[in-house]
Order: sequence, then C-alpha cells, then structure tokens
Amino acid sequence: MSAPARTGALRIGVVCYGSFGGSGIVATELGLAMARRGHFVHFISRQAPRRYDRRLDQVWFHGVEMRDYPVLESPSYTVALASKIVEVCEWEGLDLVHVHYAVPHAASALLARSTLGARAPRFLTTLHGTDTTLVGADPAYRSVTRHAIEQSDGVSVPSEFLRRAAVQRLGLDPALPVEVLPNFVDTEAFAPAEGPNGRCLAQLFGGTDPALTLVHVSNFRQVKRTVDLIEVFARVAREVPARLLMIGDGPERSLCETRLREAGLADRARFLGMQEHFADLLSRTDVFVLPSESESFGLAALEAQSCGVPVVASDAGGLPEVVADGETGLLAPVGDIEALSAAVLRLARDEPLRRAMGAAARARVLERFREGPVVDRYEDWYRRVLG
Ligand code: GMT
Repeated sequence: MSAPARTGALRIGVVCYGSFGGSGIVATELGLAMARRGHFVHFISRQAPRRYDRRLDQVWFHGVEMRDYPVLESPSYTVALASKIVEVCEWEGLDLVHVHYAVPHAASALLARSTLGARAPRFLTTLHGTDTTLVGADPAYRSVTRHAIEQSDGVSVPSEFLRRAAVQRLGLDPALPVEVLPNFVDTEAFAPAEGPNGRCLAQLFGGTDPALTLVHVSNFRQVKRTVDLIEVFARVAREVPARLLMIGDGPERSLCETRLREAGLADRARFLGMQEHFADLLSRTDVFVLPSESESFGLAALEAQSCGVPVVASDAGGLPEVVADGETGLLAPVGDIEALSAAVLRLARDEPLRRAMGAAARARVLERFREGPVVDRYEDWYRRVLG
C-alpha cells in the first residue's frame, strides 16, 4: 500500500453512531465533505448515518454485524466493530480511521490496530462530549477509554472546554497533544429565511398571530434539561404572545408534553419529532433556546445562529465558545429559570435587538464555523498525522 502523497487522495475510515446525535452528524458531514474533495470515505457503524448520502461517489457504508449467542452476556459491539474495522482496513487499504465518540469506538480502534500490527493505518479519535463528561468518566468505562484515547495517533475535541474536561474528568495526560477543531455548519443549507416570513409557521400553528416563536432542537436526553425550557416558556407566555416549536425526540419528550398540558399551553406548542430537514422552519423562528446541563459545543445552537436566529442558552460547557453572550445571544446559569426567562423576554420585547443579534450570529458563524475552512483544518490534521 503506497503511502499517500501529502496532497493525494486519502482512503479514510469513519466510525460513528448513525443516530441523530451531534457526533454522528459531525462525523457524517465531515466524511461527505472529504468525499466531495476527492477522498475515498468508508463509513463503519451499526446503521447508516442519518445524513449519509448514498448518491455520492467515493462513499461507502459498512454495517457492523452483531451476532448473539446464549453463552454471551450480550452481543459485543466493541469486538464486532473492531473486526469490521480490521476487515475494511485490509480490503480497502485505508490510510487512516477517524473514530467519533470515544466509547467504545476508541477501544475498538485500539483492538483493530493491535490485530492489524504493521499493516495498521493511523487511528484518530474525536471526543464529542458525554463520552468525556459522563459515559467515559464512569468508572465502568474510564480506564480503558482513557488508555485507548491516549494510544490514538491523534486526538481532537470541538472546544477548549472539552480539552480541559478530558484532563479533569477522564484524567487524560495533560501533555497529550489535542487539536481543537470546532463543529461546523453548511451556511448555505442553514441560512436566514427568505421570502414571506411565517408561512410554514402559520400552517404549523394554524394561524398567523404575531406570536414570538421559541424553538428547541435536541435528542431530549436528560442532559438537555428540556423541562426547564417548558418552565421558561410558561413564564414567557404569561407575559407576551408566544408559541413553542420542539424538534427531535427522546426520553424527556413525553414529560415536556405532559407539563405543557398541565400548564394549559399544549395548544401553543408543536412537537415535530425527529426531522431530517428543518433548516427552513428553524430560520423562521425568533429565539432558539438550549438550557443544557452540559454541552461540549452545541451543534444545534450553531445551526440556529447560522440561520440568523439568536440563542438563549445556559452558560454550560462549550456554549460560551459558540454563543457570544450579549452579541449573538444571551447566556444564563444552568437551571436558572428566572434568568433564562428574563433573557427570552428581553429579546421578545426588543425586536431591533433580536434582529441585530440574529445578524451578528450569522456573521460570526460565517467568520468562524463555516464548513470549508473548518474541513480544511481537519484535512490538514489528517495529513500531519500521516506525516
Ligand atoms: O447533543 C447530544 O447530546 C449528542 C451528542 C453526541 O454525543 O452525539 O453531541 C455531542 O457532540 C456534538 C458534536 O460535537 C456537540 O455539538 C454536542 O454539544 C455534544 N453533546 C454534549 O456534549 C451533551
């Protein structure tokens, strides 16, 4: 297998979760962007990543086969994934394998590299958030996850926050070189609304009342604190005409719907569930709200800002690196319902401020988080690791 020229096409393996989570989206969008640049990209996961585009040349998907036998406690995804990585490396002659979300992907990669020996490609690991702050930090996973990350040929994180958290929570060697490569967004796909405003929202809410539309997008896991958002919405709706758009699905969704019904506000909210294409709708809302307990970055907040929608969020984790407090949105302490509500009401009552923050949000995304320049940085990282 000839070593890739520093400028030649690379053969890249991408390991990720195919689910809707931010890490799967970043992994998929990065892989597709690399394929559009002429590289050969092989996705390896349980199910095809959500935004995986089968029409693109030079993109393949390899499903991890899980086999269950009575003797096994449970099918071993870690071993099955490692075997699939070995197989794809051997058959496709990969130059590097980039795993997203360390648990258990970094361990599978380490196992695959050990199996391949001298034939092994380079292995890179990107930490995405809960693999570091929650799951990976759990004593049940911590020691092997830390070791596997430290054995990677390269490590990246999306924020300075997560770089620090990897040392503080996972005990990663502080001397380990870690690249900070932020989430990125297709600023043409996620762009400010054009044409008559509110068309879609009027259909959705069955009326064109000039209500302020709050929006939230997530996997409704506990870490998102979506119930806080319901509390905030109830306070805001008492003060101004408001409606709430909830996009995504997950364990806390039913509780949110129950709380809204209890508050007599169910008619003011729409839950759309998982959505593949929601950028146009997102661009027609007024304030994006993300009250998370923790966020390594906050990809959904980035996508909202790219649409020119100001963000009200908790000052958790990497969010202050994404939302410029007072410039592109407003931040408040985690769990502080009063402060979050006051921030939303401040934007609700000041349209010029809301528009100015939306414009500043768009400008900042174009300057710092546009897909092209960030993918350039990933590609540069790949080539540096390949030497
Ligand atoms: O947002 C989620 O909870 C899904 C999670 C994941 O692991 O896929 O997303 C993480 O990775 C995203 C992409 O790097 C980040 O934008 C999210 O902030 C991060 N989530 C958390 O840290 C909770």
